[in-house]
Amino acid sequence: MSAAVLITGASGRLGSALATALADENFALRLTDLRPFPSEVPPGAVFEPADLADADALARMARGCRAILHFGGIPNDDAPPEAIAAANLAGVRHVYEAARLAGARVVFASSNHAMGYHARPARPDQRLDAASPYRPDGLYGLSKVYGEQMGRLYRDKHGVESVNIRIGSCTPAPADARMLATWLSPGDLARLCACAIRAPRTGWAMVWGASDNAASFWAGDDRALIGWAPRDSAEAWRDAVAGLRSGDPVAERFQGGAFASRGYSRTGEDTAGP
Ligand code: NAI
Ligand code: 15L
Repeated sequence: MSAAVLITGASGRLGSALATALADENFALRLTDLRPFPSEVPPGAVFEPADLADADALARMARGCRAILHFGGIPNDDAPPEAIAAANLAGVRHVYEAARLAGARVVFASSNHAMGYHARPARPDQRLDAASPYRPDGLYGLSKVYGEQMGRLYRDKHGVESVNIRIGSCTPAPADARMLATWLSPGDLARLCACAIRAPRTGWAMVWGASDNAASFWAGDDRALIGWAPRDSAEAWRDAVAGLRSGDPVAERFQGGAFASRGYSRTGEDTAGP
């Protein structure tokens, strides 16, 4: 059997779905989270509770692993800054150190909110690509920039490989008009993670975590390097969700939607400039 894969955040929405999907693909899984796994642990997987603050526990669990899928942490700006820093900043550093010691690759659950203050594109040629600059839309998004750049540092200094997935909105189905651009189906995420684990070489890679959406905000990334292409598309839900807009002009203007609008205090003329 090939080397194991460690999933952090395994009890969360995405981590638990990934654990089930990757167990079905016969990956040998080690699962960890603060909280218990929400259902029966999948066949062939073992679960161990741990805090991302516990660097020693992460290093021990990663020993002998080929990859760490890092899906643990705080997934929004609802928490205090200190909590985001502890879980997302210290946590990702501990994950990379565990990966370095184990000789493992990191697959990092980054977020579209690392780029959330980019305006939504009016035309396809305005879509973002891999060279577009970071524009985080809150401390949560900024923590994802930090995580991606932790990968850059560990690649340059130690040769650790990573695939940074800038996930849009991974839900069973698109829930509003924004998700016609940002939706990532759970199946496409699971296939993307499997490709990221199996790819012979990745270096420091970035892939937009979105399905094949006609209205996508993004184009151009490292998906060919890992051999992934999305199979699903939000278009099938267009009629159901196209009218579901927030009514908030700031949220509608920026890619990050409600995250970009939260706490926004620029006014008048000042909102026009970069
Ligand atoms: P979630 O909140 O359901 O899962 C995160 C898990 O991390 C939870 O089970 C939680 O207990 C665990 N966790 C939090 N702090 C921890 C700590 N200090 N030590 C150990 N475990 C800890 O979130 P979800 O939606 O599953 O997201 C997973 C990852 O994907 C997150 O990093 C999130 O930022 C990222 N992401 C998710 C998107 C989505 O559409 N769901 C979109 C973009 C990024
Ligand atoms: C994220 O980063 C969040 O973790 C997730 O809950 C969604 O809000 C998603 O972005 C999104 O932008 O829809």
